[in-house]
Amino acid sequence: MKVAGRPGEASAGEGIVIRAIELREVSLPLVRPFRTSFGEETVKGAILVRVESDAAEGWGECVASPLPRYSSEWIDGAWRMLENVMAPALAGATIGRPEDVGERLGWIRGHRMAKAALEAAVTDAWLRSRGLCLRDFVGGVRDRVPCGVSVGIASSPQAMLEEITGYVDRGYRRVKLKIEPGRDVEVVRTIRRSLPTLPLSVDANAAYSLADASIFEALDELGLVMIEQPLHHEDLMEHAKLAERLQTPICLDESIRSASDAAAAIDLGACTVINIKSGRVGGLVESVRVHDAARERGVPVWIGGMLETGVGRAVNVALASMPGVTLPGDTSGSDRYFSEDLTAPFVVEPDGTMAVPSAPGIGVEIEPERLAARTVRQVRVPP
Ligand code: NPQ
Ligand code: MG
Repeated sequence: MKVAGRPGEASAGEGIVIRAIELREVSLPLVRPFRTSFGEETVKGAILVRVESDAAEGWGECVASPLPRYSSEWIDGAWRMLENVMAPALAGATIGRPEDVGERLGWIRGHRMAKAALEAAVTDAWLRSRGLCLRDFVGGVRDRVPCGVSVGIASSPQAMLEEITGYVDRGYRRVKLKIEPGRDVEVVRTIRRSLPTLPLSVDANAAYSLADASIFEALDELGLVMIEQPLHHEDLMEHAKLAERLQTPICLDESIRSASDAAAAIDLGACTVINIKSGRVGGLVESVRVHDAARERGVPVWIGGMLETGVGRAVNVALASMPGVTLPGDTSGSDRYFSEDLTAPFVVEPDGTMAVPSAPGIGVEIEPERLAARTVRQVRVPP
């Protein structure tokens, strides 16, 4: 499958030669703990990938978490996969276009977050070598994108309401509440009462089963924009059954790992909205394909988030500029998560929008001293 009409195909340049791949694990303190139905995080760990080519260098971020709670991938697994399998498979290779990365790594089953990080780094280097920006590569049509924010589960509805009010005052256009069994209908009802017109959604991170349908029927009365990933990540049929009982659109996140998953989920009636995360689907090229599959079927998409540093955030914001992205994403300002990012911060303006970078590649630069201060391990292939 080709990414139709993207600049990568049109240009007939020489390609870039991958000389080396460097991995760094970083750890950044979060401005506040982030709690979901699968646990609480107080620091953000990530793997940054730096690709050295003959023409330019490039950066990518791996969104795997310290433990495999959101998906089966985790930092140590991704590290080992990148160091021992993927980096050796790309070192020395000539890359004619970013799609070549997915093709070269196509024999490796799964490990999509690791693949996505390496693909992003190679794509950044490739785009920089040609002076092209990522927004144009993914077919972006906007200079600014509307922003939403994801709010972790708090100790009380009042605490959650205070946090939300702060975000609404800063311009955020949609607020997503994390829910879990026992902290759902009452919390959302309290917030809805105080903020009756705010575009509000909920995300269960797969914490419920179809036996909990009555909880979703109660949420159905609260005027939510969508209910994200209510049920098990491997169960499209159950989502289709739940969708039949609700007016509120169901959005899938964890369940969608590829464009073919997206097509199947939509055609089955399991969702009418899709959250695209480049790490979850294995990269930028696959993200564009998910976008295209949803768009062909008239299904709106938006861009999710995994608490990325500026490197991963740049990818999310570029994807958010695609034409079929018609809902505000979890593309929040850097200050939502970090007091000091590794790049210049992404800023949400008072109108609730954020600028899409237009400089070459991913369009942001890493601050070397900050990176050095946050690095907890490092390796280079070849050494
Ligand atoms: C989601 N993200 O949409 C994810 C889940 C998530 C912004 O709600 C560390 C690293 C903690 C990644 C917590 C948002 C995380 C994480 C939650 C991703 O489902
Ligand atoms: Mg989600």
